[in-house]
Amino acid sequence: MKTALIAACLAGAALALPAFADDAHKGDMGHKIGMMDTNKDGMISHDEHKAAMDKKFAGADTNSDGMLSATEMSAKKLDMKDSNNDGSVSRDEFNAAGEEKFTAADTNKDNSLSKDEMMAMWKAHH
Ligand SMILES: [Ca+2]
Ligand SMILES: [Ca+2]
Ligand SMILES: [Ca+2]
Repeated sequence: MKTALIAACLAGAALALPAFADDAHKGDMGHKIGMMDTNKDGMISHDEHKAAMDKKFAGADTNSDGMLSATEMSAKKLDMKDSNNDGSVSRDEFNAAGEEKFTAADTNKDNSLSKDEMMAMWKAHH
């Protein structure tokens, strides 16, 4: 029986399987947009985006110290910019990166993200 061994290796191996993760991501995109779009108007507003980022941070910060360590980020496959290079990402750094992404993705500058804008952003980052 090698099953236990394989299962034990999976956590580490997951990072080595980008193609697999990519496919899972793509099918997930519509669902993700739906989750963020809390008022179901088909657009992600600035506030909805912020709320989603907040949730994402809280979900990734497993020891709830208000910082994302490299370990916590890799567990959630987050690729966040550690702007002061102290090895962890604070909520401020996280939010700033989120703001930057939102602004960059909002190509028509109406302060909300349409599905097309979200897809374009996703494609640009993957
Ligand atoms: Ca909305
Ligand atoms: Ca933490
Ligand atoms: Ca927009």
